[in-house]
Amino acid sequence: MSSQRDFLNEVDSTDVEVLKQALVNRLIYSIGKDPVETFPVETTSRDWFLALAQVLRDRMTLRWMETMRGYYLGNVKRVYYLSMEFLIGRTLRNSLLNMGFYDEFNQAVEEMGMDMETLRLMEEEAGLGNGGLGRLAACFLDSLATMHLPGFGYGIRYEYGMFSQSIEHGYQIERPDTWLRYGNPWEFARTEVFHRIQFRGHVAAHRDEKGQLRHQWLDTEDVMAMAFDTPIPGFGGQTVNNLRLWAARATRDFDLKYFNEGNYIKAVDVKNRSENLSKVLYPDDTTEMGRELRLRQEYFFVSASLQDILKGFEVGGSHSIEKLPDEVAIQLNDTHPSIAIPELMRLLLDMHGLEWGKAWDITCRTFSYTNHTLQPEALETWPVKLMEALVPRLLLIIYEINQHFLRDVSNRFPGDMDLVRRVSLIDEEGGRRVRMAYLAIVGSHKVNGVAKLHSELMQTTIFRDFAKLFPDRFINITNGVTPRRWLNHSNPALASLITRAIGSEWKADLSRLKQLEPLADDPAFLREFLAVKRANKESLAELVKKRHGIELDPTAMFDTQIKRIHEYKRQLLNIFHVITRYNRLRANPNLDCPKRCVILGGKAAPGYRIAKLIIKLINDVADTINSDPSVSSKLKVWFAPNYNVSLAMELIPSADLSEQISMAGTEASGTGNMKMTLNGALTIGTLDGANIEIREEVGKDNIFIFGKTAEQIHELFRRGYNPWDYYYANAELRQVLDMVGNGHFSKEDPLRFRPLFDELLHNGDRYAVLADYESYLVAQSEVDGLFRNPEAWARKAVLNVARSGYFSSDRTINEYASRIWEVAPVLPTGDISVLEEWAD
Ligand code: 26V
Repeated sequence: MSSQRDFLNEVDSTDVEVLKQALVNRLIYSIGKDPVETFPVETTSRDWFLALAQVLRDRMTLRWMETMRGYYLGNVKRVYYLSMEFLIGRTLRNSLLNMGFYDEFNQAVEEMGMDMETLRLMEEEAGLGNGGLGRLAACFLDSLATMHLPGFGYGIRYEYGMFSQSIEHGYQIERPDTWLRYGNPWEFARTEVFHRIQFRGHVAAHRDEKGQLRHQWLDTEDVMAMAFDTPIPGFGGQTVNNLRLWAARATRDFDLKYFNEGNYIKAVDVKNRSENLSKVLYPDDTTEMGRELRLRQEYFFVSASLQDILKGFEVGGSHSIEKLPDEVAIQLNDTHPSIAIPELMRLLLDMHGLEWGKAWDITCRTFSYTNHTLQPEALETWPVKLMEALVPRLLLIIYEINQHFLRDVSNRFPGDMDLVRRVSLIDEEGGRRVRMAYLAIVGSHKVNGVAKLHSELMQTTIFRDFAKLFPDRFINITNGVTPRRWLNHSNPALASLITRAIGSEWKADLSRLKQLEPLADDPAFLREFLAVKRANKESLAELVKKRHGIELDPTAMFDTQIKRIHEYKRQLLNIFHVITRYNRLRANPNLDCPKRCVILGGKAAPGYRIAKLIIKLINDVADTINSDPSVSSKLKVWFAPNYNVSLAMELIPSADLSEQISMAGTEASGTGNMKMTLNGALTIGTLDGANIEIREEVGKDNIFIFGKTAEQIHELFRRGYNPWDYYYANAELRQVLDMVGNGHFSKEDPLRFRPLFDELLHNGDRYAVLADYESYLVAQSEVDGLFRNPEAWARKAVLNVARSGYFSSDRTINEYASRIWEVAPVLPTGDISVLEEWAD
């Protein structure tokens, strides 16, 4: 049966002629379109994109199966990354580059008279995340596969991802993100992989034959979870891992119940409602809202994933459930999946019949938890009442975990009732609530923060008591970003300059960038580096002109702040600097300062009033400045609409200055800061999150640090911070605040920005914008000074690139693998003998 082997070779071939034939075949037989121009059924670029994606997916599929087979046969320890968000972005070019197929595919497309760039842009992006936490999960998937680690992502297949943002009259307007409209060519729908998820109902207890107390969760309203699998290729294309996302499907029970009653409409309605569960990503990463649908989403994907993991464990491996922690590690991406802890307990107790102590030991050794924020308002707590109604069996287990835990605490600290109250998993004040972060800590063997300062603050502030109770549990693992997407893919010009200088090994070993250091003193290299930056700015300018009709001057400094809009990230401080510059230029039109183009972008949570008003302020300030001829040759402001992964990939390579200006102690890590450093931008930033480590790596002379330290901020508020002191002490700041507060930028509605003025001056300026203003302006003039000398600027920028190797997510993932998961690489053997046997 050699024809089967030929078939395999054909589907795996990247011979250009074979690719062309495959493209045509896919267009005809999978998409159902005619490659010859016909009327009235037009063949569009999207059709060709879909065909292309399928041809590529075909060529990842065997490697993917080989990878899975290798893990299974090797019976290796594996890690499951549970995350409510995977902010992947577009896949086509990334996978082509990782697989090493780009040139062949590009040639095939061109020889067929098409343009790869046009096809590439037809792909909708997978925006299944809010921001940093979701994008980190996507970088981790890339690194796990590149490091040949047996790692699996588990999440939700939202039908609507992060909303699409448009700006109308300066205001943010949200529209649903219909990314699946034209289908998703990357996923495999596993119509046979289903798990049943229980909700509501009640719990019955009885004694089993041995007199053990047993629980049954009865009369539940169930939803089915159906799997969709997406192959995740690592760099080099050897290891291809799997991301499994769950979609909600109605059970057949509904059919029985209502169809038999003859109520067809009701039956379909109930069916639809149960499938709503996985419809939409929650777009608010600011405040925990305690919404029932959110808890249902969390439990739905957690229960499906754990059932799936246990099934995989029983099929492979040792079969003894006690061995679970030796073969499986599960990482909780923030508290969102932390209901996994009582859920695993439920499966072990109720389904496997284990006794409590055994089950608890297995659970703690299996889980670990990453915290991503110190903001108290973002910490999840669920009303006991809600849990009681929705997941009654889990609430009982949480109570029991709490009982055991608090008993241990009182044994260790007899009489410290206040400690017991503080660390209880149940917050008894003002309506009883379950504290999910505490549950995650108690049920994990490792808890990590995402940058040095963050991990330190975690242990001295929000989790202080727990750090004392479990000193060995808390560790730091600083975040990273994947150099494949964030340099090789998004910045081809810089990537190729680097490769010409030091070879291509940096792509899978970013520490190699160190070899660029000597070139920072090579004038010819600096000229080339500047030419690359200039070319990137020109292509951004062209794109912005085409899409928005806005002119950006590529000779200006591109001063870029892109991230979610949040008070703590202080986009206001940025805009206050812009207004100050505007005032200085108006007062002195001949002022000698380098031209700046200030670019901001980011989404505000739909319910976050102040953040939305900040967007409006940025746009109103931009209108005023951009239409004032006396300043417009020196200063330009642009708010980039709909900031997402694709736009980030366009903005980051062109940035000269990276704005990382959160109040010290508030940004857990930041990852945009790393991406911009890697792409040769200089950072202006506070000593917050990973900025601190960026400074350590690049050197203090190659970064612009300003503002109060976390400790000084703490002191400031402890002593009683009065923003009015700063208002009166600085005339320029006063002028800015008065202009904003009195309608200079909103003549038709002078009170529009009063809420911002009030937040700062009457509400205590929670994020110390006023206190850091002066120091920010000093740093900004240092930036101007350096920018006047392109060679000196380029030298520092090159040093930033050369010293950014630490911020690869490969390094991060290797730390998780060795310090938490204890998983090791599984090197692909390239052995396809199994398949050959089958073919023969
Ligand atoms: C919180 C919530 C609250 C409930 C509703 C939905 C929702 C969605 C997301 C979040 C988490 C926000 C936390 C977050 O994204 N943290 C960011 O994590 C990055 C990766 O570690 C880090 O670089 C950023 O500094 C940090 O803000």
